[in-house]
Amino acid sequence: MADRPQIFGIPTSTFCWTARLVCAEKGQAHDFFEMIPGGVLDGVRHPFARVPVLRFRGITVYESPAIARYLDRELAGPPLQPKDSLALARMDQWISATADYLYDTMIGGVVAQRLVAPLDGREADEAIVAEQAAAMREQLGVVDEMLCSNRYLAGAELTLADLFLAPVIHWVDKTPEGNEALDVYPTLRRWFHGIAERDAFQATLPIVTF
Ligand SMILES: N[C@@H](CCC(=O)N[C@@H](CS)C(=O)NCC(=O)O)C(=O)O
Repeated sequence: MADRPQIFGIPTSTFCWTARLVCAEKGQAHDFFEMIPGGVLDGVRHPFARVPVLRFRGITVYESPAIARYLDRELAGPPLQPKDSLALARMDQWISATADYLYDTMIGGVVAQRLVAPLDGREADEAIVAEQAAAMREQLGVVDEMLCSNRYLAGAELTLADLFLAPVIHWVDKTPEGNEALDVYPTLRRWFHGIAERDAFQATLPIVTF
């Protein structure tokens, strides 16, 4: 039985990265195993063919928000979920918005075309990039405005919400459209740099050569 968290998935996936970030922020070593969505590794599988999957102390958990909350409660280290009800609601709000809207526009739209398509030997679909980049700019504006009055997404403290969005912004910043958009939003860029400089982020940074 694994005595430290084992995370199964793909290194570049933002959802997998969040699970790893939670372990790192808690100061807990973990093992990462590469497993493609739909794959089976050492008996571990995601019933809906996604990643990540967590295996820890003989149990498996899938769905990154569930994994993140579970690891935060189970592991020693600084809490990443606020006790205050409103701050907790803000955290859940931003996890949901990131997973349900921002991810689709930024990763599924812009990053998939600009970074993933060339890696697969395909050309970017410029019509998709133009449409999704416009939506991305609007969404980044909403985040930037909120961060003008809060240090982190849920308030004064770093929470799981920040650990869901920061990996998305990492990939966004590597696209020309994203990099340009972040120049328009210095508060958001500052927030991102603050997280990107943390030991946990650096220790879990996926290595990819574009
Ligand atoms: N709701 C899932 C989403 C996970 C997800 O979509 N992961 C992507 C990788 S970033 C995946 O497995 N994609 C495979 C597919 O869409 O078929 C979670 O939060 O864990």
